[in-house]
Amino acid sequence: MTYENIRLEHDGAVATLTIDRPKALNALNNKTLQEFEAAVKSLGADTRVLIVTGGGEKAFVAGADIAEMSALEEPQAREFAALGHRAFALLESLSIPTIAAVNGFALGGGCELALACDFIYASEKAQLGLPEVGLGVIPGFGGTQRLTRAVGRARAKELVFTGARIDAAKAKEIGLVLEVLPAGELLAHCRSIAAKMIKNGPLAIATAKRVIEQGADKDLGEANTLERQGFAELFGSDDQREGMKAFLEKRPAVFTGK
Ligand code: DAK
Repeated sequence: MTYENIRLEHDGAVATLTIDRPKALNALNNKTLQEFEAAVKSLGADTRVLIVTGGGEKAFVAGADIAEMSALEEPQAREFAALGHRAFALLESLSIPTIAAVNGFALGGGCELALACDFIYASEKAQLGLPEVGLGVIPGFGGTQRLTRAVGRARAKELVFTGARIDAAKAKEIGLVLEVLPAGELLAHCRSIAAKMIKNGPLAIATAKRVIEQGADKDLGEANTLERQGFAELFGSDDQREGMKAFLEKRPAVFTGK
């Protein structure tokens, strides 16, 4: 499928989805969100890690498209909101690891897109923030909730109430991004992390992701029950048998995800 505002590239088991509308700093308009949703839906079982990044030199994603949003009537605004929620929920529902490679501005909906990934690596040029209150609205793609879970209530309130942009170093300091890389090394770093992941059992990673996500809002007892169940469920899978057999035979495992 050909897209206008995004690029989806496959390199073996690693897919890279680039939001690619640099003339508008990759702002998310209706078409871009539709293409994003279609691209995520198109990922097959052979894709084991998804990297999300921005095209051009300046931006990851500078937010929802303000020019397009400003002209929306209420019914279209509802459709736009529903599309955005669907697209972000789809991304979050993926059982594979998702990595945001934040290569520049990640503002508003762009910061929310990064937050909807499993984790964020940023280039030294990155700037992140949720400036929506300056536009008279609040983050609408899950930013208030995901940022709070990522950095705690006080930091999230500080960022949301001020609408301030923070640089990559500050974002790392508060735990919003995991690592800061020179711009030219960001994607290579993400790919090297992805390469480590795809050596491991896909079913085990999917189960680990599920229990981490589902357990995050539960008390420790309930959360550990989820882990116990997930652990037990993996026994009997081809991956579990192969992983342990390979260890005993002192050879690399060949996982099939079954
Ligand atoms: N939308 C549309 N166009 C944008 C844009 C955006 N968010 N950000 C930048 N652009 C465009 C600029 O208008 C400019 O276009 P031309 O004038 O060249 O035609 C081009 O990209 C280059 O931008 P600048 O000339 O401004 O570049 P600078 O380097 O000077 O500044 C900047 C870069 C990122 C600081 C600045 O562009 C900026 O402040 N951009 C806006 C950032 C922002 O406020 N983002 C948050 C948007 S609000 C919802 C869910 C979610 C949302 C909404 C609803 N529902 C569920 C209903 C989310 C809302 C948002 O994300």
